[in-house]
Amino acid sequence: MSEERFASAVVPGQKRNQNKPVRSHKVVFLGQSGTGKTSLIRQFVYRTFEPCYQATVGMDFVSKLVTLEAGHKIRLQLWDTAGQERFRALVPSYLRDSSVCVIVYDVTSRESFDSVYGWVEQVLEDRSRKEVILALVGNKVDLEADRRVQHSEGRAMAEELNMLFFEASSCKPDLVDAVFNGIAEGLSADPKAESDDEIVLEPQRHREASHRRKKCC
Ligand SMILES: Nc1nc2c(ncn2[C@@H]2O[C@H](COP(=O)(O)OP(=O)(O)OP(=O)(O)O)[C@@H](O)[C@H]2O)c(=O)[nH]1
Ligand SMILES: [Mg+2]
Repeated sequence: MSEERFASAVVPGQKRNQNKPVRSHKVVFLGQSGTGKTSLIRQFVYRTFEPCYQATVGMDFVSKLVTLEAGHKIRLQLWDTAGQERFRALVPSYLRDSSVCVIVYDVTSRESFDSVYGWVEQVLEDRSRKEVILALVGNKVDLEADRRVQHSEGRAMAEELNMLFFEASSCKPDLVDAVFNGIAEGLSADPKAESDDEIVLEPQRHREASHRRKKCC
C-alpha cells in the first residue's frame, strides 16, 4: 500500500487527545454514474482533478488519516463504488460494516438528484439509521450556469431524509475538504458509528475508458 494511502490531512485547531487510539471508519460513496464520486475522493486524497471520465468498475478503495479539530486522528476508509446500473446488485456487500454512506448527486442533473431517494432506500434496506450516518453531496457547483438543482432544494432533501448536507466541486479543494472534514467531525461526535476492524483490500484499478468529456473550471 502506498504512502499516499495513509497521507494525513491536518485540520488546524487544538492538539488535544493526541494519545487516543486511531479508529477506522468505513465511508461508502454512492450515487448515479458520473456525479463525481471518484473525482471528490481523488481531490481529497491526491489533490488532482481529471476532466476525462473513466467509469469506476466494481469498487475502488483508499484510506486516509484525518486530524480532527480536537487534535485526535481518525482513519477514513473511502469506498468508491460504481454508479452504473449493472453494478447496483453489488451495493449491499459494500454497505456491510459501513459507518457513513455519502450519496452524491450532480447539481446540473435533476435526474441524479431525483435518484437520491432510491439510493437512500437501498442503504436503509441493509443498514439502520442507528448504524450509519447519511450524507448528501451536491457536486459540480463550479458549473453554476448549468445548475438545475438549487442549494435550497438539496438542503430541504437532506433535512427530510435526516442527512448531513454539503455542496462541493471536485475541482475546488477547499469545498472538498469541507465535505470530508465535516464527515470526520460528524463521526467523532457520533460514538455509535465505529468500525475498529482493519480492512485490507487490493484496490481495483480496472477502469473503463470513456470518450465522454465534460467541461470544468
Ligand atoms: N465540472 C466538473 N466536473 C466534474 C466534477 N466532478 C466530476 N466531474 C467530471 O464528471 C465526470 C464524472 O466524474 P467521476 O468522478 O468519474 O464520476 P463517478 O460518480 O465516479 O462515476 P461512476 O464511477 O461511473 O459512478 C468526469 O468527467 C469528471 O471530470 C466537478 O465538480 N465539476
Ligand atoms: Mg467513479
